[in-house]
Amino acid sequence: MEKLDRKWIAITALAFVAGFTTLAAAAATVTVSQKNRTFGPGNITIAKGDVIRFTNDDEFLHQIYTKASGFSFDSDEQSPGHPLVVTFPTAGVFEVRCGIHPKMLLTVTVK
Ligand SMILES: [Cu+2]
Repeated sequence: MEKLDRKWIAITALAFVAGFTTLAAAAATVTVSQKNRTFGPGNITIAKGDVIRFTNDDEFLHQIYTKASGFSFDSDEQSPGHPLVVTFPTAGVFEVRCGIHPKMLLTVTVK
């Protein structure tokens, strides 16, 4: 009986470790806010495949984009309070800008 218990503890522990490893390998989501016409933070480093969730914490529209040889996106106009989710699939350094507020700049380094 005691041997059986130990076996189940071992199997449960293995399952837990396997589950944790899967979670660790999954893409992370980080949040970048847009407030007072500024990205916060202004610089961010993420891993390939990670996701940035852009919030619009201002009371007016933003419209963000990046244009690089390896990766580009061009969002629709983003209303206040509506998050925008962007996956960065390729390594590199990307400048994210707002089409409405040219001074806004976020540098995303994808490793
Ligand atoms: Cu903007």
